[in-house]
Parts: sequence; C-alpha cells; structure tokens
Amino acid sequence: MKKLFLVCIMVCASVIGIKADDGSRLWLKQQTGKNAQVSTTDKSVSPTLILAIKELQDAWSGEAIVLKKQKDKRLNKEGFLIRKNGEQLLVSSPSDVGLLYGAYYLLRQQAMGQPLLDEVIENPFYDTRILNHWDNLDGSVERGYAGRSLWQWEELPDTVSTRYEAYARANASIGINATVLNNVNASPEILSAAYLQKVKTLADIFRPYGIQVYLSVNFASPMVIGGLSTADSQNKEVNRWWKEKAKEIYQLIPDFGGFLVKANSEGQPGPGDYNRTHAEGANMLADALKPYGGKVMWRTFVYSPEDADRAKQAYLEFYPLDGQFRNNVILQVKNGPVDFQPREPYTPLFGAMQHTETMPEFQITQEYLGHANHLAYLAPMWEEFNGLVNPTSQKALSGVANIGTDANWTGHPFGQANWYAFGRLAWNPYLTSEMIADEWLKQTFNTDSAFVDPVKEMMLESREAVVNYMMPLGLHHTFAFGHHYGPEPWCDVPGARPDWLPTYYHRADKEGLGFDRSSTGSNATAQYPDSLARLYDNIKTCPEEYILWFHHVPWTHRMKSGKTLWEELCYKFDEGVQQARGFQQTWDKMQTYVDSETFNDVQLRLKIQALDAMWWRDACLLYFQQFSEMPIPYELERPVYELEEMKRFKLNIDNHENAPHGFK
Ligand code: GCV
Repeated sequence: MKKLFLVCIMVCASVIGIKADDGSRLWLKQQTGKNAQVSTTDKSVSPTLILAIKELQDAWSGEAIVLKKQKDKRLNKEGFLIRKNGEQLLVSSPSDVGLLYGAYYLLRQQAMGQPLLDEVIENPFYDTRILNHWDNLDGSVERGYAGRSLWQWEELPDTVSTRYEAYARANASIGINATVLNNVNASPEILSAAYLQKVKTLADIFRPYGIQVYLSVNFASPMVIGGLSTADSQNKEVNRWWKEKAKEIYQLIPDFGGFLVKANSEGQPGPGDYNRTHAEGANMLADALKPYGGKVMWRTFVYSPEDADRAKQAYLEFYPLDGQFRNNVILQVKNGPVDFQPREPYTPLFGAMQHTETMPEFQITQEYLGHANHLAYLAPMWEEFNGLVNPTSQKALSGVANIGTDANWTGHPFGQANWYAFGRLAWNPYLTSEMIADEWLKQTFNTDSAFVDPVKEMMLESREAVVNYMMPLGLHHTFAFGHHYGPEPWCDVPGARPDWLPTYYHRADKEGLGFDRSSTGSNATAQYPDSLARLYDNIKTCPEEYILWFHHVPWTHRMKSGKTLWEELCYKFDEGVQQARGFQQTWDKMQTYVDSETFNDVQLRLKIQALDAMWWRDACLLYFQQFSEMPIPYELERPVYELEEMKRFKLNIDNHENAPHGFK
C-alpha cells in the first residue's frame, strides 16, 4: 500500500493548497499565542488548574476568564458552569478537572464559530469514560490498524515520549477520564514490579488531565509471576497474593482505577478452571481492590459451546449469577451478542441484570468494518444501541481504542472521528451522530458549510454503506478466517470451532439464508424482554435489518419492498457499492478545503474501499447464488470477479498482497 501511496502523492499533490498536515494535532488545531487574560480565585493552583489556565491563555480570543472552584448543586464532581459575569466569563466547577473540561468546552465553541449561551451547565453522563487498549507488551496491538502500541515499554520509565501527554490532552479535551493500558489477552508480566514502575510513569503523566489508569490482568498471574501452584479464587494464598499486589500498586499509583478481566474466554485462564463461577473469581479481585476504592471490570465475552447458539452464551453464563457480584464489580458487555459485527441486535444481558452493574463495550477500532482502510463513522451504530438500551441504567462506558503510533494516531484520518465520537457520547449519550460529526469536522478541517455539509452527509451514511456491502439484512460473520477483513462466506478451516466459521452464521442452503434464532430454532429471541422477543420472533414483524440474524428466511420470502429475499439481498449489496463510489465523488470535490496530505490519503483509502465493496458484493452474491439458483436482477451491475478466483485469494493482511484488486 505504501508504494502506491507515494506514487499517489506525486501524482495528485494538490497545487491549490492548504499546507500539508500530518493529522497529529487531531481536532485540537486552534491557533496559539493568544495570551488571553485568565485568572483563578483558587489559592492553591494544582497541575490540572495550571493546564486549564495555559490552554485558555494560549488559544482563547474572547473576554477575560475567571476560573473558580465552587460547589453547585446542579453540578456533579466533574461538571462545570459557564456564565457571563459583567465583562468577564466565569467558569466554575467543584473540581479542577471540571475547570479543565470547561476550558476545552470554550475552545471547542470558539473553533466551531459557535456563540456562547448566557449560561452553560454541563455534567458528564457516565462516571467512567474509558478506553481499552488491546496493546501487547511486545509493542503489537491486537486488532490495531494504526501502527504499533503508543506505549514504549522497553524505554519506560526512563524515557518518556511526548505523545503520552498529547494522548492525555486529546482524551481530556473530549472528557475521557480513564484508560486500560494493555490487552485483555493480558500478559501476567504487566503486574511485575518492573512493569508497575512503567505504569506509574504513565499514570503520573495522565493524572493532571484527569485520566485514571486501569490494567487488564491475567487470572493466572499468581502462578505465572507469583510462583503459586494454583490461581483458584478459593485458595487463601491466592487471595493474599492479590491483596499484596493491590497494595503494591496503590503505593505507586494512589488513584489506580482497577482491573479489567477476560476470563475463560478464547483460551484465557479464569475461575472456571477450578470449577468456580465468574462471580467467585471477580469477587476475589474486588475484595483486593476494595480498600482503595478500585473496581473490577469483568468481561462477559464468553462462548463456551454449551448451547448450539453462540449468541446465547454470555446470557446463559451470567444471568444466573445476577446479584452474586460485589458492588465494585461491573460487568463489561459487548454491545452485541456475537462480536462487534457491522450490525447486531443488542446483547440481552443489558436490562436483564437487575442487581449487577453493567457497562457497554464498544469497539472503536474497526476490526469488522474495514480496518483503517474504510471510512465508517461509528457514531450512528452507537446511537442505534443507545436507542435500544437505556443509558440511564449505566455508570460507565468503554471503547476499544483505534490509536497507535501512526502520525495521525488512527491510520484513516476519519478514524479520529470515531475516537472523538466515543468521548463525546460518553460525556453525553444524547448527542446525535450529526451533531458530533459537525463538531469534529469544524474543528478538524474548517467551518465552511460547502465542505461540512456534504462531508457530514458522507460520514452519516458510511456505517450503513459498510453494512450494505458487507452484511446486509442481519447477515453476520461472513469474514475471512483470522484477519476479519475480506469476505469468505465459504470459509472452512479443518479443525476450527464451528462458531468461528461463516457457514455456522449464514446457514445458506437451497431453502434460504440466515440463522433461525426464533422459537422454532435456537430460541435466542426469548432472552429479550417480552415485547421485543415477540417482535423479533415473528418473521413478519422482525425488523428487516435483523431478519437474517433471527430467521432462516426462504429465498422467495417477500420483503417489505415487494422484492424476494434474494432480490433484496442483491439490491442491498449493490447499494453499498454505489454508496462507496459516491463517497469518492463527494471527497474529490473537497480538494480545495483540505490539506494535500490528508486529501490524498483519504482519496486513496476511499478507492480501496470502493474496490473492496465490489469484492464483498461479488464474493457474497456469487457464493449465495449457488444456493438460491436465481439470477442477479438484470438492472444491477454484473459481478466483475469469478467465484473460484476469489476463493483462491488469500489476503496477506500486513501488506494486502493478493487482494483481488491488487492494492499493496
Ligand atoms: C482481544 C474477538 C477478537 C479478538 C479479541 C476478542 C475479545 O474475538 O477477534 O482479537 O481479543 O474478540 O474481545 O476478547
């Protein structure tokens, strides 16, 4: 891909130009050196307050500002109030970090050219707004598409990259207040004394920005680094080991957030190895952290094959444990019951757990949405989730980060919008995707509506476009094995678990397509509240975007449009391709509004996206056609690839070698 990128820069380097921009400043592009008048009524000026003052002094071009630490019953701990006070602006908050958030609010309004209301009151909705890094200690990032891990473990604690502070600042500017540094497939080494020193260094850098550090822990740590012969949660020595470890951590990092745990999932150790429940395992860790106010975020991403339907597993394993967890345990639940697919219904554990706190896990990195090659603005997906699962029942929100060492942090320049959107939705889940896209575009590029309006429209359409060309109508997991990038609905890997293979999910046969999860099938619909269970269970009322998720639908089934399922499928795939091509047209018209580096980068990625969309359409339709035995409607474009040819592609995901369209 790199080679082509260079060629493209030479060929298309814009002559009309805005200066090239490597994207490293993200949405924080305000002009500095303003020397604004900023004062504080506070006698003791904390490092956080110093940051707030500095940010405003540097970039604010309005009236004088007074920052005041003050309680107000309308504000929660991190909230802030801004009002005009004669010739001055008064920003108040019960906390220093609230004042910092107030400063970023003002700078955002300024960058967007938005007038200030007479009084602004903002409170973050979720208490914990946390990124999950799937970063390994060797510098690789699981499902990361933006370079290597930001954390230079081998250099820490002595050498400190300037990017650590830039990372903290970017997060604080959108209200993110916590981060899990390492992969949930956790190396026990992270809890060794040497690594904890490195973690402490990062925590010290993040603290002034209001960011708490958490760690993913490996359940078998007491054995691997503690030398014990067991990790059983009912063993006294194991309990003592975790208590000592917690003490050691809090001595170094007094505001340490807690542990994130993936247990008994995809080969990770857990309490199940000793016939203990998830509650018993989680409670042991919770007890160790309790004296210090720490939390355990225990993931529900489990799918041991006890039931024939993977989508039912998390519910089956966790629902019976409701009420058995300590109150400093939060169950971290993926938004959908399978695995971050382009579209899934919500995981029915939300709402079902009445006596246990739950928190959603979103995936910002685009593992199943075209990696860093496809433009897929994810706020509409999260907005859809928030419309189904009432956010008021949750106090925390997590997102798997898409950040790496790439100069622009996220690989695709529009990947920044997903990081931004996650933070903004964690601050306020009632913001619309449209409002967030508007904010991001105006701060990142410019405020000209001739640019903002069409590009915003493209962003808002982009997630649905991905659904259309990859997995319309509730199809899911038709990905190639392992890298989750291209299509392989035919994929069969001898010896692999059936529920890692596309055929398990799409169930195509001569009669039809889709997984029967209704009462005539796996009965997963019964895990939903009654009204939804009835809606999903009946093929006539099931929303069509989920129809192949919940039903095995005959090829000749009449859809709402009057088309048969087969025709509808063909139209949806084709629509996705046309949408991807439309994005190219939209973007090409934007050349004068965007710096040349970003323009060319996005242009190339959109080209790949459009070609990938055709690859997806042709692979899926030609494969499914073997079962439907019906023609692709003649008014639609003909496939450009041969099925047998596509079956031979074995994409090397590191360099895209062997992609059907030859991109390297
Ligand atoms: C961190 C999926 C991904 C894995 C990931 C896992 C999880 O299976 O493919 O890479 O592992 O989810 O969320 O734990």
